[in-house]
Order: sequence, then structure tokens, then C-alpha cells
Amino acid sequence: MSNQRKPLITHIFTADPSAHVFNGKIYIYPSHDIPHDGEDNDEGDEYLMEDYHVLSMDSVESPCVDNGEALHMKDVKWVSKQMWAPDLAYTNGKYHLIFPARDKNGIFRIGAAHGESPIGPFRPDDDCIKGTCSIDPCVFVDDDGIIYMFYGGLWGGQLEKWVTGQFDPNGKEPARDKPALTPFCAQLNSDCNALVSEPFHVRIVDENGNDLLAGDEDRRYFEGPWMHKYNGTYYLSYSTGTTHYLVYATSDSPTGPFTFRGRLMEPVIGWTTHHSIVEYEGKWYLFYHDAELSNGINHRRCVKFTELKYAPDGSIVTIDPYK
Ligand code: FUB
Repeated sequence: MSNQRKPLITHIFTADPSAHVFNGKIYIYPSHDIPHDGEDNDEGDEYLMEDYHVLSMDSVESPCVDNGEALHMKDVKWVSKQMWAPDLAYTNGKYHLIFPARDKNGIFRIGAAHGESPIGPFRPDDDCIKGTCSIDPCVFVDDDGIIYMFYGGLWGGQLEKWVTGQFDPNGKEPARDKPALTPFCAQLNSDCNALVSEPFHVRIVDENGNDLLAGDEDRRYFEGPWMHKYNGTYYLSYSTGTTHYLVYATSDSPTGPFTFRGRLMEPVIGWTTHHSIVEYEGKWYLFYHDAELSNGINHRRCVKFTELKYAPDGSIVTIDPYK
């Protein structure tokens, strides 16, 4: 029986799956949602994650295994709370878990923890990666070995609080007729513990080359960036947040500008959408989450996956998660 479009595990709540393939197996790096009855608000206070579990599947037909806790907040010196959506990068023979969390001042930063196995355990660095901010890191190792990190998320993710280059607790999104905020991109060193280039906002433009506007909520960037390469083209996909779509834009360069192409998935049950895209044995898969397992409670989510298909022109066929 196929695992597709079903909760991959049900004994804990999981979200924000970053999927990777190592040695013929699929590894999934999700957030771990903790059930509670506290406040649910635009700051994301309901997302109270404290640790990471690594999931794995021997194949797309195999059961999903929870390999247990790979990193806990109590072992990360710089973190105060909310270890949100992580990613993983394999470089220099080591596995690097890259994750966002609030520092001791309540500001989201991105940190790294390192291990010898894809399932951890991971040893956290003493401090976050200098020069980082916000949430939702996606680490993309290009064919030439250059390591790019894309990151940033609005509202609870604080991206709009960095428009001046400094953290401004009163920072606001641009006016609706101004260019939307977009994810940061920066290069990481090969140990994945330092930035080696200045972060900049990538450009996401429409078919006429104009930046998407902040009021264009069906298309503009909100959070959850993912980068993959298909037939030599770079695909930057992300969540539109308030309108709950997963969408994508493409470029000939990993640093853009990216031209908006369309919707890759219709809204799921629950407010957030967050995904990753991975190739496995010649087919492509979308890993995502919804809140089906909790009947729609936003912070009790479950990770799922489904096959993703491309049309001959390289566009992605839009997925309806429940058809
Ligand atoms: O899981 C916490 C936050 O919710 C993530 O960082 C966002 O992408 C959204 O899924």
C-alpha cells in the first residue's frame, strides 16, 4: 500500500519536512510540534518546538521510522525557545543540521549542529551563525560545490523586522504597492558554521521582469523557501502564507532573479504550508505537512509526501492535496 498523502508518523506531531536522500534512503528533517492549549497568534507563539527527530524511509514504499531525538534545545547554549523548521546539508563527510530558533534576546537566528550520521546525534555550535536572522533555512549545495542558504519568514519569523539591516521590533512589511520582501540568500563555508558572503534579498519577478508586490498575496514570498535544480534550471519554491499556496519561480542562476511560474500545491488543512522537493530513483517527490491528524489544529501537524510531476516545458503540475 502506498505511503503517499498519509501522515508518515502518528505518534508525535511533525511539520516543515526537509527531505534528502543519502545512500539510497530517504531522510526527513521535520519540526516537532508540541501539543499545548496556549495562545495561537500571528507571532507564531503556538509553535513551541524543543527538539528534532529525524525520520527515514528505506524507499517510498517502506514504513517511515522515527529515529528518535537527534538534538534538544537544552543542549544548545544560544537558544531560548522555538526551534523551528530545520534543514540538513552533507559536506566534507559530515551531516550538518541547520536550524532557526530564538536567541536569548528573543530574536530568531540560525544555528548549526554537526554529526557523523544522517540521523544524528548532532553537536550544536556554541553560538548561532554570525550575521543570520529570521527562520526557515534551506541549504542548497550546487553542482560546483558552492553552498547557498536561503532563509526568512514574515510575521512570527521576523523578516519584516530587518528591513533597515538592523533588528527593529516595530519593523513592518512594505506597503502593498511596493516590492514584497523576499528570502535572504548567503553562501555558507564548507563546515556550515559561518557565512562567507553578505546576505542579500533574492529578486522574484513577474513575466515582465517587475518585482512581485507586497499586496500580491497569491504570489509574493511569505516563508519556507526551498531550492532544487531540474534539467539545469533553479527552482525557488515557497509558501505564500496568508493565501496558503505553495508556489515557485525559476532562474538560470541559483541567486536569481527568479521569474514567477505558478502554483505547485493548493492549500492544505491548517494555516501553514511548508515543503521540500527531492529526487528519488528518477522520480520527484514533494514533502509537505497538513493538520489532518489533529483535525485542523495549526500547531499539531503531520508530515506527508506525494509524487510531483513536471510538464515538458519544465512547469510543475499543480497538486491538489486531497484529490
Ligand atoms: O513550524 C513553525 C513555522 O510554521 C515554520 O517555520 C513555518 O515555515 C511554518 O510552517
